Amino acid sequence: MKRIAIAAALLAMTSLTAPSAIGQTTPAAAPPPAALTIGQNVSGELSSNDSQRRSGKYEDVFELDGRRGQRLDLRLNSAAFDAYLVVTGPDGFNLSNDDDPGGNGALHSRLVIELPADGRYRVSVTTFRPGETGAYRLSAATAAGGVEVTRADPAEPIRLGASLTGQLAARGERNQRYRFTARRGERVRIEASSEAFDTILTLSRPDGTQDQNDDTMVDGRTSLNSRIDTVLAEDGDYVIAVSAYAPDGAGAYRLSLAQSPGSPRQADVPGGARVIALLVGVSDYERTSDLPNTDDDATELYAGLRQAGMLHPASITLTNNQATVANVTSAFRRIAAAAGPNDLFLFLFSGHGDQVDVPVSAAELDGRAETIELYDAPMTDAQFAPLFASVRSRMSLLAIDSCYAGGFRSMVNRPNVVGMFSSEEDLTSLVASRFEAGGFLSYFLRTGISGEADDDGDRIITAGELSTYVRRRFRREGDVPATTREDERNYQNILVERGGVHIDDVIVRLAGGQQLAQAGPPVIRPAVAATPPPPAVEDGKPEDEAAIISEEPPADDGGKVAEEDGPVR
Ligand SMILES: [Ca+2]
Ligand SMILES: [Ca+2]
Ligand SMILES: [Ca+2]
Ligand SMILES: [Ca+2]
Repeated sequence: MKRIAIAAALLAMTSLTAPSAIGQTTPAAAPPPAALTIGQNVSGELSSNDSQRRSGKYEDVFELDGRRGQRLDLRLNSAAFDAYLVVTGPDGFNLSNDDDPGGNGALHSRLVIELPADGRYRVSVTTFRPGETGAYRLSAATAAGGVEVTRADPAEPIRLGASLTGQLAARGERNQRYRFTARRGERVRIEASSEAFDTILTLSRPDGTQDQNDDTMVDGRTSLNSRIDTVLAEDGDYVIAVSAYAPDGAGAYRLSLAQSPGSPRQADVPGGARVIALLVGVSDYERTSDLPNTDDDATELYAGLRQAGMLHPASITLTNNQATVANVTSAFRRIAAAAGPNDLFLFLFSGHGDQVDVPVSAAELDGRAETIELYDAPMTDAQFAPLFASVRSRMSLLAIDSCYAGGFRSMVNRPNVVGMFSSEEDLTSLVASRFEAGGFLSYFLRTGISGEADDDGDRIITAGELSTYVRRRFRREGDVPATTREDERNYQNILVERGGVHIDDVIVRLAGGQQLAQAGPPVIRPAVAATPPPPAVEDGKPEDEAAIISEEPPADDGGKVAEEDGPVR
């Protein structure tokens, strides 16, 4: 029954001696932009610790206060990467450059700008390709007289909701371009069709990355027409280009740009208080070693979901001496009765896990059954399975944050179940002391599901976004040591099993999303009484804190001795 808390001191030391070591930064916690003044030369470096644009490009951001009519000459040189410069500013100003047209084929970037308005401009030093790093020099000078001002590639304006006809000429320009401005999180559908030629559609984002579509599926058939349905993850200027697949393709075409509701699977999922959660965390074990913060994992996830307006009122938290086999079993029964077809069922366990020897079988190829260690007794994966299967909901998300958690992968055996497991079936899971959390998975699940995982800004957290977020955050921790029951050494890996769930399927719809207004108020089911708010957890926690969020009194309120939280194995 192990979860390791060693390494707490070790990790603390590591972060003291090497503050810029592995991934301490996140996009959300990126440093504020540095000031850039005219006449300044900056030597900098893009590294994997820098914040990333939505496209995965690393960037350093500078801010420059400018006046209308001022002429700037910005140059970005790098011998290490293919430079790319993006400047945004007041009134939707957006200009970028990959390679200086006067640079004789070099990959350096240059923008000569006549500022259109007073205000603050944001200069992003980034790369042509995602993931590039290295040293650079950025200079900001007053543009000399006679130097030609950089113009955006010519493109006709197009507005959202527009549908137009155009003509692709047989000679000359081999594409027709259209420009529009969008805000992060808008979802659009762009369609191009032609009777005369096989269309290709290209969408260029503000930082130069592109989406391209040649042919699309319509009613199960391939059409030579083109469609891009995507969320625009950055504020700024987008350019649509219509071109032909064949070198001599030409003629009339239709182009439309419309708001998109997303896939039908997404559009049908309402927002609101629809996460029906059963959250179980045990820190104070009397029968074995205690664990730090694993009970907080449950109460803080509860608080996070409630604050985000997503928590279904029938949700239940069980911590410490409330987390008995009997209470967990009866909580499942109440959740199963209350869960509806629009709800996400979320089960979290944070605490010890163990392995017990059983005969080798198809279900246990390793001859070991994995357990979650509840307060009074273990529960094996086989005992847990019928409880978990009893809850019918739109989707179920199972998060097991304990040693050997991967042994619960077999719960992902029906449609609409996503499993997240803190470690592989034969490996331990570490306490996430650095975040004052019991487990890394619990912590990243909480920050992710309450909003950070919404990568593209559309206020929907998809299964793909949440699994990528959890993996990406965990990867920043570097190699986290883990061992087998026999003390063989390896590293902890968080497992995500999506089963039949698509990457675009909705885990939750955040408040403020496009569709929330249509969804109506949450349905409070009369079968379950409204529940009191959870106890405050900000202040020092009483020793016997055991939060059961339900209409029933705790079954076991026996006093217990709090042991010292200590390194445990
Ligand atoms: Ca370049
Ligand atoms: Ca095509
Ligand atoms: Ca097993
Ligand atoms: Ca999203």
